[in-house]
Amino acid sequence: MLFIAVWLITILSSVAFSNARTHTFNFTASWVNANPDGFKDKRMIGFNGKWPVPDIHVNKGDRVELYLTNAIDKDIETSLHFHGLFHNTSYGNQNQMDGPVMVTQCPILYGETYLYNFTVGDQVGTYWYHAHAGAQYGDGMRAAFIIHDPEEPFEYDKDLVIQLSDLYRQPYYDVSDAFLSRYNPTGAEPIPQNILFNNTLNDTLDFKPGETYLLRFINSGLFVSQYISIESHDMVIVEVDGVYVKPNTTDLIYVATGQRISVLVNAKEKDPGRNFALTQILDESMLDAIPPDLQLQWTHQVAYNREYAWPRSIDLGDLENAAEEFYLQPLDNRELYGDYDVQITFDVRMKNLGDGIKYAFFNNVSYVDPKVPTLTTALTSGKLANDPRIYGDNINAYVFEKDEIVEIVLNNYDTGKHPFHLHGHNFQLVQKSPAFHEDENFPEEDQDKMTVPYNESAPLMDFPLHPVTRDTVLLEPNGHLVLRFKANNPGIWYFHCHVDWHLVQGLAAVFIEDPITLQEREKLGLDYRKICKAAGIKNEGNAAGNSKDWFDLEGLPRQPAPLPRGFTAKGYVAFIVCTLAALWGIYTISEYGLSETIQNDRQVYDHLKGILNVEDPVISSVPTNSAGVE
Ligand SMILES: *[C@@H]1O[C@H](CO)[C@@H](O)[C@H](O)[C@H]1NC(C)=O
Ligand SMILES: *[C@@H]1O[C@H](CO)[C@@H](O)[C@H](O)[C@H]1NC(C)=O
Ligand SMILES: *[C@@H]1O[C@H](CO)[C@@H](O)[C@H](O)[C@H]1NC(C)=O
Ligand SMILES: *[C@@H]1O[C@H](CO)[C@@H](O)[C@H](O)[C@H]1NC(C)=O
Ligand SMILES: *[C@@H]1O[C@H](CO)[C@@H](O)[C@H](O)[C@H]1NC(C)=O
Ligand SMILES: *[C@@H]1O[C@H](CO)[C@@H](O)[C@H](O)[C@H]1NC(C)=O
Ligand SMILES: *[C@@H]1O[C@H](CO)[C@@H](O)[C@H](O)[C@H]1NC(C)=O
Ligand SMILES: *[C@@H]1O[C@H](CO)[C@@H](O)[C@H](O)[C@H]1NC(C)=O
Ligand SMILES: [Cu+2]
Repeated sequence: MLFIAVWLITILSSVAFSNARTHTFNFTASWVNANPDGFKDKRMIGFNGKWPVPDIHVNKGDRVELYLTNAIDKDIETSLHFHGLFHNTSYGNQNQMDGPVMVTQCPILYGETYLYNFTVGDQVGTYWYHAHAGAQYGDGMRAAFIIHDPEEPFEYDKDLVIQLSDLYRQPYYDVSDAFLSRYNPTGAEPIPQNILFNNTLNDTLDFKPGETYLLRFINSGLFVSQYISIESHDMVIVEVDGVYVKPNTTDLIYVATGQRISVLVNAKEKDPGRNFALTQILDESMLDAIPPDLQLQWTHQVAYNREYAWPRSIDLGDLENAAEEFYLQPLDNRELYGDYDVQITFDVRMKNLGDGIKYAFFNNVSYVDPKVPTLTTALTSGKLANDPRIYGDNINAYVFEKDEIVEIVLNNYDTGKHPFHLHGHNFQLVQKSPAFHEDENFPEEDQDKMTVPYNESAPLMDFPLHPVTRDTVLLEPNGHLVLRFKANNPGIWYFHCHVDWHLVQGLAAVFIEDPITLQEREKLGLDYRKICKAAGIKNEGNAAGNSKDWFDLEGLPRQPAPLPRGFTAKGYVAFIVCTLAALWGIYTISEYGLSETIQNDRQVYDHLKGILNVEDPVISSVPTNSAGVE
């Protein structure tokens, strides 16, 4: 009996994946000169001397072998993450292919090569891949990853992949340093100089009368969400983040960083004699200030004939009618998981620590990289792998048991929007509150009053029977989210905000799922050990690299000490850097000719004097409302 069953399963699975192919890529990452928006040169990180880096197209069940060599710069590290792929560890040695540095692998240093070798299993749809070392993918190390499905539940004539992203003219590490600086005490996020459409501007989508197109939108940017609308053509949403959904017709979609939305669009039956506007708008509510020369809206064209005139820009009004992700439903009618086994509540906060820098927190913890990757700790600690203490207390480590239903509650004690992403899984969206007090600017001390946290005895909406399932979802200003997933993929999975500025501020947690089963499935590969060794990182030990006493975490990197007692952030600013800090905060968010990373007060002073064209920089000489500094 058992033999027959095994035999049947083998036959069936080999039929299902009988055409499985292996796709081999050999990528060397290095700087490449580019000019994506046509306004100014900018160094991008390309592969094999070319930028944009190539989209990857595979079929369900295929294998990918991707060699990544770091030839970027001597002091720059790298890695690749395949966003949305489960890396189902039941296939063996898949967790170490997931990519985030110090979570599931060591950094790939200059001159090193790492092989990403994985199967895409039975996933289908629209994904993407990107560097997962700090905010590095912002410099263009990102592209689409499409898994074609031989049995797609809808028809079309052609599919088009479209990346939406944002463009910073300075290298990501300079922008990041200026952002994470005590001269930016309000934590105002760097404002991009432009947004891009498929890595360029003024793009054309050629339509033939009578045809149907599948447009796969991917927000591969670092920061801003984007709206898309097509003049006089409906969009039918059929997929979000690799999950087919019941067709839902709309004329406006909203895509946050990390998210994907695929829509079907029917071309007009007959040549309409003109072209139509495809409007792309950045979500300006995410910006602390709007520089006068930042263009918020671009018009691309849906062309029935490239000879016809370029379509006029359209005013879309208040943008409140964008399709709401909460109301989409999976096409296969998968049901809401029954009640949870474990519930974790994360209060999201932004606060200054004693070094004057604004950090992001889950509860009181701002994620700090451990000394060895968490995967190494889980695989070398035997039975202790189930004890969260060995992972240190500065990564928000949570250990889950096999097949537990996990409920994550996120309460946003912050006015920002946060697209949260979970590696290795999809989650069900059980509750999603609207934004509260979106357009108001109020101080840190008042956040608690303004926030509407989740109240389990009085949920804001009915629990959906068939909740939308995806891998990235937007947490609204001062609102909340409730997510559920099943811990059915033993492994180490990162959970973080996909506004990468918030990730570098520490808005992350690490889920350690059934580590004992993981130990049976996963062995640290040769490449894994090699790149760790090259980086001087141990291949065993707890979060502090100690394998003698697993509970001794001496030397563990930790978040800076809190502000001295009695100091509010405002008080700190006034006390220590006063006007300079306030000015610098405004300066970093509104000025983007940022030419160097500035390290001391004297330099800031001189720099500001030049920029602001004043003798003694004082607050009243620049607009003061923008950064929320009084
Ligand atoms: C990848 O390309 C580099 C440079 O062309 C070459 O030296 C290396 O052998 C290639 N690796 C594989 C696995 O093909
Ligand atoms: C797009 O159009 C703008 C304004 O029409 C132009 O200045 C810019 O150079 C164009 N960009 C590209 C990449 O063609
Ligand atoms: C990739 O992994 C598969 C499955 O473990 C293995 O058969 C194959 O040899 C690996 N490829 C390389 C280039 O190591
Ligand atoms: C976007 O770029 C990708 C890869 O370069 C290309 O395959 C695709 O057709 C482009 N899409 C559009 C709408 O131009
Ligand atoms: C489509 O979306 C609307 C509102 O966004 C929602 O009310 C409706 O239930 C959705 N229908 C389906 C089939 O998903
Ligand atoms: C956070 O708070 C918990 C409980 O109060 C404490 O055990 C932990 O050490 C704190 N972590 C940090 C990084 O401050
Ligand atoms: C949660 O809702 C219940 C039921 O409406 C209510 O009694 C309770 O006061 C609420 N809790 C909070 C903290 O608002
Ligand atoms: C991984 O594969 C196993 C066995 O096929 C399956 O039970 C499990 O649901 C999968 N996990 C995910 C996250 O897809
Ligand atoms: Cu965020």
